[in-house]
Amino acid sequence: MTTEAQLEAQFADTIEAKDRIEPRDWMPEAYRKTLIRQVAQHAHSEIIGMQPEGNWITRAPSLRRKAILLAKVQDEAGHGLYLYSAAETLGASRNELTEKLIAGKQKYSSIFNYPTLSYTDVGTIGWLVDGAAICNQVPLCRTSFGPYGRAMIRVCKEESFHQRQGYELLMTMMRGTDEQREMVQESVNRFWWPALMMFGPPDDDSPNTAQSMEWGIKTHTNDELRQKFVDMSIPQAEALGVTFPDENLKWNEERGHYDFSTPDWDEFWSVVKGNGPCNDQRIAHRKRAWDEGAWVREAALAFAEQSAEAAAPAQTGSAPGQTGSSPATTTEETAK
Ligand code: FAQ
Repeated sequence: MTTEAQLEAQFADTIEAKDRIEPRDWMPEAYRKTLIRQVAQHAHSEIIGMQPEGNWITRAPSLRRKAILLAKVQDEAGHGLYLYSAAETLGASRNELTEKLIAGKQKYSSIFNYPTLSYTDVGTIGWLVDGAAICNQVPLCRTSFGPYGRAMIRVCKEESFHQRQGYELLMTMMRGTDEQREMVQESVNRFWWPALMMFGPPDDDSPNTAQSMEWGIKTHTNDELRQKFVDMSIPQAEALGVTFPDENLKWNEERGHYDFSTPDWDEFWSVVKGNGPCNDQRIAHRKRAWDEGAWVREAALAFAEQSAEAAAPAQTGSAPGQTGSSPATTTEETAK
């Protein structure tokens, strides 16, 4: 019989070898809990993150831009669903997690509590918010929990397409009128600091980083990824012809990185605690959608139960050598 100590040793060896932990493997309860917390927050962010841009679908300036935006917002829904599925393999159902989100017991990314005041924000979110998300999520493709890492591979491919569409939108506006260029700069000014805050609190104020790095859930610290994002965004801003609202941004030869000012961490914690400009609105909207969707969930469950009942006698009733009715036939007959 395998003892608890042997299971712990196996788990430690898997982490050490940078192999994956899979849902049926033994894992420490604290590892499971940390993963559920992070994956749930990530899933909630994707779903709540549909709201700021969804706000502009009916007001997109052309059919082409509307089709692009619709597809992007639908992709975010898909990301949320892969992530809820990953959380489900850890024993946390989507219903349970959504109810915790609505009750304020789980978090989602601070960035989605800021409003989208003009259509330009769709471009800025694509460029900076999806850009920050990719920076954070590419390393998560190698996270230690298998289903989370595998979900991230597809998510990252789609996010990089989102980032390019945002940049292309802004580039198009920068080639337009003075007023359009001003709109881009104004939008970038509003989103720069909240985008930097997406990476989480500074390392010396991040209670989860050390343990998550030890377990291979995180492979980089919050500050490392924030610096990477600053370094990659500056040449992109120069090519676009915009500036970031930070007079201390400058190349530091010695460090081999750009220096930048400290974000306003009081603002960050205030937003995380529920006091951002749109927190109430975002949760109220999510609650409304969840309540209004109850009948769909009930209907899907009733259909699944009915199909299972109809399929059961067909399987047991088949004589040897007979294949019985196919699930598709059974379902069709049940539906009639
Ligand atoms: N907002 O100890 P740490 C996207 C919380 S997806 C709110 O450093 P950790 C796609 C943190 O949970 C964006 N809360 O925590 C898209 C913890 O609270 P807790 C989401 C935050 O987990 C684009 C406490 O502060 N991405 O944008 C934030 O080690 C466009 C202490 O923090 C992910 O979720 C924050 N920004 O590191 C969609 C990526 N930061 O739970 C639509 C996966 C921290 O102890 C449109 N997550 N907190 O009560 C991660 O990589 C990590 O969880 C971090 C935080 C880095 C976010």
